Amino acid sequence: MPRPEGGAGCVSDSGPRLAAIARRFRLAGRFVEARALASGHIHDTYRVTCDRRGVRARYLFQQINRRVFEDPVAVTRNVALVTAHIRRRLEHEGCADIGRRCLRLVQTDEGGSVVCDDRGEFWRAYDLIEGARTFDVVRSKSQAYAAARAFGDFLRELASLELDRLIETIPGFHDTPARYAVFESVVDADPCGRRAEAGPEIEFARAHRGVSPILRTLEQRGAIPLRAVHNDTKLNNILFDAVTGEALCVIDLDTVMPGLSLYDFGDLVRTAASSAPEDEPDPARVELQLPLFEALVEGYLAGAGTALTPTEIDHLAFAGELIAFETGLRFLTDYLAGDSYFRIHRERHNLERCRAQFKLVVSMQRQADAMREVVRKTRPG
Ligand code: GN1
Ligand code: MG
Repeated sequence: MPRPEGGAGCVSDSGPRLAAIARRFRLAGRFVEARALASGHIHDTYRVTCDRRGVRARYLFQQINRRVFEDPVAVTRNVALVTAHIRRRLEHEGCADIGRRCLRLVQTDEGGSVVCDDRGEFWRAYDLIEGARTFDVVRSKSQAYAAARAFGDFLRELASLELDRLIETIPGFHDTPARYAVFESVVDADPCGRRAEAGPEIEFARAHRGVSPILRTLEQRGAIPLRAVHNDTKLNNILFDAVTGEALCVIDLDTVMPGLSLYDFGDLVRTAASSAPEDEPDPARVELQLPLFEALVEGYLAGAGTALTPTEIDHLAFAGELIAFETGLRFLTDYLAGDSYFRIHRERHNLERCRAQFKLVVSMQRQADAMREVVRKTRPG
């Protein structure tokens, strides 16, 4: 995902490779350098600098992870559709700095948005949004509010996009019961002999599996609507202005697909109302922070406005628990499977991520009444 200004980066040894790929995009100048950025768990991301007679322009290049996204062209088609839609809405609203408010895919020489290199890997490029940064842990209530407002606005903006134009690039992305079934099959197979070490986490997942079908069942019964949603609303998928702290732009649009608003709100709670980063190694430090949760409810309702139905609002307090459980389960499954999905930076990283998520589940279950009370007093009407 685009993570401008995230970490220093290092000049990439794949410079010549990136230079060759860069030549196939319509960039403002000639290639100068590429720096690898350590961002996101999925794609390989580079910051590319170009120059034309002393004027520099910077871009984010991404090699799309083919193990995760089997159809990179469809993924990028969704991104192009969503960014064009948001751009039109911003133009209509008279927005003055659209370039910082919405991602822009760079066109390829052939007029598309993706190129395939000589290794069969797919690449795309975005204009880099300058003077912006991301946060892994929330700094303040006002920042939590701003993030939730931005994702609420995003939901409202996309309400006018026809849902059937979006391709479901990862079927069942938030199908928690299906993810639970995969988890059990990996426990059975235990391909890396890690089952014994993860015993307490496996027990936790089994004891809490009742959480899995709750939103899915409501969706199947038609009690909550399918919408165009982001599906990966981590706090660090918002760009904030590096000086003013204002929320500028929603990024990482790869998983924009039909889904539930509650998946988006839940992922936001998981990441922006937690006292610790997603991979905090000490679960004792991980707690749901009620004042931050309150800011998220206020911000999301302010952004999404009347788009949400009463039943969706009824489940805002539960959504975080579901997504923390699902995400913990996915980390645990990947740990047992040999860390083949989420990029890891240390041994047992996925197991630590899982523990932190499961601790959040416990913390939210303990505070469930208080969370429901926050929603009750904030909801409109
Ligand atoms: C992945 O790419 P990134 O880091 O934004 C994952 C999300 C998880 C998240 C956990 C396509 O997101 O679903 O919630 O890691 N993206 C995909 O941090 O699986
Ligand atoms: Mg992502």
